[in-house]
Amino acid sequence: MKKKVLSVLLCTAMVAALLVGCGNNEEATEQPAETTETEGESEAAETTGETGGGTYALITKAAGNPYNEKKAAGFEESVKELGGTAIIRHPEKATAEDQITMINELVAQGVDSIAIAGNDFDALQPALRAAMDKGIKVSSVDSNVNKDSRMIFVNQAGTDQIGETLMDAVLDLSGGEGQWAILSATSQAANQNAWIEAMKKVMEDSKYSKLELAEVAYGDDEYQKSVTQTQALIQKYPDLKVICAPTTVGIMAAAKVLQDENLTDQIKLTGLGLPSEMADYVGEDKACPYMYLWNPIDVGRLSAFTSAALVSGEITGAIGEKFTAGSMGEYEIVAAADGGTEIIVGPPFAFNAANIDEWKSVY
Ligand code: RAM
Repeated sequence: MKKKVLSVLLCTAMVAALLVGCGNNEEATEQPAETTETEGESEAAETTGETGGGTYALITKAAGNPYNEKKAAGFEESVKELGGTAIIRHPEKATAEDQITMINELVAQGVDSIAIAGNDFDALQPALRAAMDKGIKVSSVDSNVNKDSRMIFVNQAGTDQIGETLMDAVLDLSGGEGQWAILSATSQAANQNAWIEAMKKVMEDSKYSKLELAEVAYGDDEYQKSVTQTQALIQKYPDLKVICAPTTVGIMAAAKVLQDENLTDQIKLTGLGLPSEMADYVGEDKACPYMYLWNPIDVGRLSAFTSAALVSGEITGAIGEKFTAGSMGEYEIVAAADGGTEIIVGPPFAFNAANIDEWKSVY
């Protein structure tokens, strides 16, 4: 199968180049499923499977971000496979307020489950608890909400593993010393903040003692704001050696700025990016020598299978429970760092000049 061959090739390149395992991602989806969702606060898309059976909602962080669209496509695809109805909602802005409105609407509609990529760790708690009180199964995906607001978190990759992977990239690209900066999404995004904390923890090791984190800037996962924030970092820190953007929107904006301003020799870029958006910028002599990500389609798929397992009662979100996520195979629920529970999709993949072209049409 072409899909398998592609996966094996990627795994081989990964292991050889960066010693990162492939784990569950070896089933990476070859082509994103077609998305039908619409954007905007008052709009939603529904996809009904053949046999019917359950209404599973997904609320992403915000509209207009291809990462969220790919995640939604995976979610829809798996809900269809399960014979259910998928409701996809993309808030207009990456704020808790927009998400609270959507949660309340979905509760009124009487959905069976809500999966949410939280724009705030704590602020969604009253709305999500009200949903759970009505029997709706609530999980978080991509960006966590606190343990009292969810039954389980579908985490794309281990938080500490992402922190270590990114810090090692910063160390390598800086040549071991100097100033570096983080270009994040919103200041309230739980996934971004968890990764930034993980990076800071890793940086305490003496191996990183010659690195100086100059600033954490926030582009709010808006392209233009991320461009402006990158330009400001460049101006403020003339000796800046590395920018690490753990957001697909931020890394693309930063890559464009570095390339347009002919700074690719002076400042190196790494972080988390979509191969489809970063193909022109990844390579040794380009803005971003290498970067990481996981398959966002698989993140959406696992979120759908998790919702369905919660709704059927196969799992409750407790540590040690196992379930089969369709063709993705078996997953086990483990303890999350915040005292709640999670399942992890797989380790981060590295993308570099050698494999970016293979992956740019996948996601
Ligand atoms: C952006 C979003 C998303 C994050 C990815 C890596 O698209 O911030 O939440 O997981 O980047």
